[in-house]
Amino acid sequence: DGDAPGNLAAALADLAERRGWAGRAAFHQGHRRFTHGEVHDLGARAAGVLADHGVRAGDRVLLALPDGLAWVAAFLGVARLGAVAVLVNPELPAAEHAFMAKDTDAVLCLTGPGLEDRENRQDRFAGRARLGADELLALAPAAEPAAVHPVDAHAPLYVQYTSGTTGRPKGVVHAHGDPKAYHDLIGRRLLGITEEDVTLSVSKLYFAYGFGNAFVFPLFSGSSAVLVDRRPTPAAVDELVARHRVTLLYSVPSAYAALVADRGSGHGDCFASVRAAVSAGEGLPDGLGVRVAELLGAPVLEQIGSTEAGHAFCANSLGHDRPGTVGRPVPGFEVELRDRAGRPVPDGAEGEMWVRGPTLTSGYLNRPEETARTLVGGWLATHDRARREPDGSFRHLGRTDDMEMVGGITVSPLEVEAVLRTRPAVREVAVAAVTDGRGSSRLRAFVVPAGPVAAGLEDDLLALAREHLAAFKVPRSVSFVTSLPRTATGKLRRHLIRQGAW
Ligand code: 3SK
Repeated sequence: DGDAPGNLAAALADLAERRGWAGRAAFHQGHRRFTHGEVHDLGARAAGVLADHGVRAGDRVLLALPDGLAWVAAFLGVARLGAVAVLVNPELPAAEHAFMAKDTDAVLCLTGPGLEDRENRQDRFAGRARLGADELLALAPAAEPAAVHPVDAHAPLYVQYTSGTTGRPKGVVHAHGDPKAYHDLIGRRLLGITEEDVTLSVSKLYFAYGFGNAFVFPLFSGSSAVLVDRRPTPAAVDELVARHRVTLLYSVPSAYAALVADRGSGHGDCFASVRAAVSAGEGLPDGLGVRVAELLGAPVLEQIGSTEAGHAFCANSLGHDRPGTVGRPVPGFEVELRDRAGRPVPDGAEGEMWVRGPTLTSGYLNRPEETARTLVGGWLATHDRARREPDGSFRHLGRTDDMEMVGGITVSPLEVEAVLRTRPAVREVAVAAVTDGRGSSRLRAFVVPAGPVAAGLEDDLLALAREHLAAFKVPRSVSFVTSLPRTATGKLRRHLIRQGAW
């Protein structure tokens, strides 16, 4: 594919034609199936509609759309015009959409069903022009395909917002050449994706993990993906996997925990087609990985990536799977562990993961200082802590900003959470230092129970902690909650937990 054009939309259409994929399924949505030929044709025509709405090369177009055909057509259309797609969560509050529309100076905002009618209609996109998903899909079939705007592989293609686990959102820019590298290095090389695969990704397309899994990999491999507009419930996952004979399931630990909750262990018949599952977003607790693998009857490959890296930079694969670790650097990436002063740490010691590789972002939009702090000499600071195992796999130890301070002593909440999670009554847990009425910090465990809370569960959990942990690591209390605040990838937003603000 060395002679493929630099424009991603054109390269994908060209690839599908050369490989004879035109009649093969690319996406399944509800009971409908769209072929590779149909989506590339629709993308070219959607580009015509967008051009009629004034979109030109270099312009930014905000996609606040649920996963589905309109998302796919809009992305391919924007790419074809050489414009830049701003991929945002359609469920965000109006003020966040307005911030992103202004921050990117979007010329057009594409909105999904529902947003048009919600409150703050005028303010939601900071007064920018809008186009509804239904209107785009109604206009596109009759529109003339737009000409491909020639770009090189380094031209900006899309922006995704990351707030990390703290702070205000930052727009991360990626280029036309990046998706092909995600597929070549991860989809093809590590996961061995072929035309026969069918993907279901619980993470949505606006997010780095979902974008690679359910958009990039299928279009570069001639395979297909099941698109669902909302995060599927465990029952919906069962049904979709069985109906579409899904072979690759991508999810995050909290959703895997929900999938195995209430079922006990054992292999679920509806998962017979699954050949591999992938977990990312945050650490997969050891026991959970084993239960998911049993339920699916397939390996659960853990990986770690970031919006700034584009997709995964460390991963387990079918050929090399070390449960309990995030695997080895994806071929083409280097991972170095550094101390706080930026010096490489000795083998076996803990350090921050710095990453170098082919798909790193060129930087944050409008944030030169944060870009300079994060991208240093071609290396990306990930803020993830890890240790290298003798076989080259990395054991993830949390985020650099994860540590809690209680009584002047630093506590790793992950260590406490790992102990509490051993009780089957605990589905999810987060431990944070919260400030009491007198201004002193105390550790509290926030627990999402696996079922109704039995009398005495709090005492049982605290006794368990006392048995396994040093006294200063034992939480003072337990709060039972229905959910924990997470980023779109499933990473805990610990600053919100500390403030009790979610
Ligand atoms: O959050 C992650 O760990 C991740 C993993 C794979 C791809 C993308 C991301 C952000």
